[in-house]
Amino acid sequence: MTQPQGTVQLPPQLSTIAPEVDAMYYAIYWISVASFVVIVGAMLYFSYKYRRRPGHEAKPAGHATVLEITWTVAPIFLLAWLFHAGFVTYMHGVVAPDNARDVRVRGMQWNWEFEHEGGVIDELNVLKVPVGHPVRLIMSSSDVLHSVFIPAFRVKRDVVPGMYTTLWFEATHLTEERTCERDADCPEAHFCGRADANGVRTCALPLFCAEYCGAPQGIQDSAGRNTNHSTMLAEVRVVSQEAYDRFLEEGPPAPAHCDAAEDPAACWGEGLFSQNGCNACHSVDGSRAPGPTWQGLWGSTRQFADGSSGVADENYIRESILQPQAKIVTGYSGVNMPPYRFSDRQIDAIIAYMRTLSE
Ligand code: HEC
Ligand SMILES: [Cu+2]
Repeated sequence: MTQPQGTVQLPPQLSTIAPEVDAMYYAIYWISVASFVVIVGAMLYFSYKYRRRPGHEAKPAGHATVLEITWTVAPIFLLAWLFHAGFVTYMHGVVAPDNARDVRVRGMQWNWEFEHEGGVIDELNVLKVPVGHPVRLIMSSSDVLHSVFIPAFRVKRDVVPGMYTTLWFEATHLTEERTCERDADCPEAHFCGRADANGVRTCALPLFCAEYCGAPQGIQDSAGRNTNHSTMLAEVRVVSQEAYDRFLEEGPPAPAHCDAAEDPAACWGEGLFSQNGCNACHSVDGSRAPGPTWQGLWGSTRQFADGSSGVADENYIRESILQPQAKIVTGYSGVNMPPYRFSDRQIDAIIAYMRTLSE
């Protein structure tokens, strides 16, 4: 599928609403240009025509009622039309079709989390959407005011602490799965995304935070970029509907470098353990940490704060990750482990890794 071209003023139109928004934009733009030419032209012409000259007396013109009524009423019609057309376009952008697929969006300094149906999160700052199907973003903020802005889709909406806001769009073109090293390697309006688990960078559409939610210059994120509102940048990847359904069913894929590992699942689980910060609270060598060590954890009998006990099997581990407060291990009621969302395959991988620590 060829990517459409942008214009001098606007990036390519990659959503169904984009042509409508652009038509509105250009209507207002050309009305402004025409008004400017007519008004400034008349001003220049009359100031020349009625300039002060010897032998010409100033003669006040009096009233021209018809003319005055015309230039009062004509703009009213123009403004009423502009309001109507703008309102219709606005409503199209606000009211999502019934069959839209939902994605939960959480803004936090300075990351976007996109939770797709069934709780599937690909990676932080990666939004996957199916091509040719409406998608509704249901958005909230964990801290300050953020704003989701996807220029190629012509959508922007604030993400406000303490309330939900929504927006929807339907992407019309697949994102090319093109590997890249810099933005110039990518099609118009795309940028070169972050390295994935395999160190490969591919082109994606940018999703900006359009709010000044950032830190002072000089504080850097893990990629060495200054953290400010403009680095709260996410990747939008438009995939086929089949690929999207497969993604929802299977969750994010295992990193390719684990294919060669002796135990690919455990390799993936180890990656998840460190990428998601589990290692901040859990050691794997028996040493003391805010949470219980994972060494020897698998298959052992756990004592819980309510006096009961149980064996650390698949179901227990799964529950401990998704609902950590369901059973509290004796001696660890002081620290609250946050609930995590993983696909079944990711949890299996974490368990596979945990098993290697009990052998
Ligand atoms: C903020 C610290 C913290 C982080 C981060 C954290 N945990 Fe925990 N975790 C705890 C604490 C404290 C407990 C013990 C209390 C309880 O059972 O909820 C615990 C318990 C567990 C248990 C049950 C352990 C046992 O001894 O029975 C599992 C499994 C677990 N965490 C998995 C994870 C995984 C997987 C991650 C990362 C995705 C993670 N944790 C991240 C603090 C943390
Ligand atoms: Cu922000």
